[in-house]
Amino acid sequence: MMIQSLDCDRCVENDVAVLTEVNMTLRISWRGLLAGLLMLALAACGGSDGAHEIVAPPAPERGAPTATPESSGAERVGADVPGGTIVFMSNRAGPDNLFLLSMSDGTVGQLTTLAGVDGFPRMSPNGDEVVYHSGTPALLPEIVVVEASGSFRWLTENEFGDLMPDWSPDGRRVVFVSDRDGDFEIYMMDADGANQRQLLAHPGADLFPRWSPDGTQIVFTSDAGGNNDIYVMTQDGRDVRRLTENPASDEAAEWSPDGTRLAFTSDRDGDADVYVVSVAGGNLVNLTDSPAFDSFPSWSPDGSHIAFSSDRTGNDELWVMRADGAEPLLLTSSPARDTAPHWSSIE
Ligand SMILES: [Ca+2]
Ligand SMILES: [Ca+2]
Ligand SMILES: [Ca+2]
Ligand SMILES: [Ca+2]
Repeated sequence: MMIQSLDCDRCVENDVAVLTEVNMTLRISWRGLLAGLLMLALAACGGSDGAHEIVAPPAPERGAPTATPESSGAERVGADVPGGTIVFMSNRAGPDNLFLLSMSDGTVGQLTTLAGVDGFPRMSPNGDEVVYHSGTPALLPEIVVVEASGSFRWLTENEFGDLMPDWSPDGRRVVFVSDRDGDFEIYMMDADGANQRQLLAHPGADLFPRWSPDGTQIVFTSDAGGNNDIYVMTQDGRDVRRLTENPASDEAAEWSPDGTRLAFTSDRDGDADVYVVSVAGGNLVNLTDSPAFDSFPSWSPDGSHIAFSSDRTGNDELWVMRADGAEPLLLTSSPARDTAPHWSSIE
């Protein structure tokens, strides 16, 4: 049930009344954004018929820096919290769009400006691209990549929902979810969208695929057993192993950088919390243990900390805590929903 709060079908239905025409402008170059440098205004996608017709992009031009410090984020990023960049989704500027938070200085910059819904971003291993899913009232979500060079590309284009992508550790492939065979399954493709193929046919909804750091395994969420639990399989879709089994919803697992543990969201104690479990099984720990909705963990690149989303201040904000749950610190400050962080070492 927790997933419903971020369900893409619901998101796609948003804004139907206000959106009669799809207009999209991607403003990218995250390094520049966060450094307060050039902003590239690029590209538009036009047409209310749902086609991904790419209108000739305007020439890159200088724009005003958009990176602004969060009201309190910069001071609260402790000296021993690792740097890097967190890409996340927020509806602080209308429908869900992607934003970048610098863990070095606490500034936040807007990465996408889209009349639809952008969700679940993942920074590529080399930091040059962000893959995410994007939907509009006219379109079920498709997988999209934004490049630091200023261009973007759709990796999927069909009448089905394609969502929740993640990079392979070498950045050459993308694993994702699609309902093109009738229920949500895990698929894989090359990073240019070629060679799309289903990894396994599994009962129920299979969501949130995440590649292991060594590239050999994929963890995912499935309700094949009647409710959401965490499963692991080989990267070619074999040897499916159920890692959690309980009546609660366990979902959205993320590998620790050393590949030995998984952080995930579960409401097994009655409210959503961030848990960590050994990949081998056992050693389950509730890291948040607050009555708030604590969800969507993302490890720091060095494994020392975990970013997550929590509404403990009244609405969803990004937080960071030590990997043992100690010292939670608020990272964002906006009345909107800030969630689904992905932490990259890229500055
Ligand atoms: Ca399935
Ligand atoms: Ca369960
Ligand atoms: Ca909680
Ligand atoms: Ca917020």
